[in-house]
Amino acid sequence: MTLSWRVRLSNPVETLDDVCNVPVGTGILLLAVDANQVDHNNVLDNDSFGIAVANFCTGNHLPPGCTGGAIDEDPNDDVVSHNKVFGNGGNVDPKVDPVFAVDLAWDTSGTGNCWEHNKHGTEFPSPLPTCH
Ligand SMILES: [Ca+2]
Repeated sequence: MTLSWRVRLSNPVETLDDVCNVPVGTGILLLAVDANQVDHNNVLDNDSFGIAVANFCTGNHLPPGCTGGAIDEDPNDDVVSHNKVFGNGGNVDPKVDPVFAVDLAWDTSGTGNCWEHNKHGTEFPSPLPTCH
């Protein structure tokens, strides 16, 4: 199954939940999650980024260790593979560091995260770690 992700609406959420913090133009965000696989998606033309893997605190613009150990803040052992990811990052949300305004983004946190067999335009950092 192929899913297409295009998030073009501004975030209309006005309550103080975690969705409020999601940047406008987010494709797929793996925030602090472990052992997830994101594959066979079309992630196209999102304003801020395509698929991002990030630490909970970094992703929420908070200092390292922001949860005081309440959760594992790092993303670990996530696999991003066989996706088509193009045209993302052209109008980045001011909440997002411009270096992450790419198709495939990683803040370099966590261990065991890898990327392979994606068709994409831009990435940060480059090259991203492969799975083998
Ligand atoms: Ca985690």
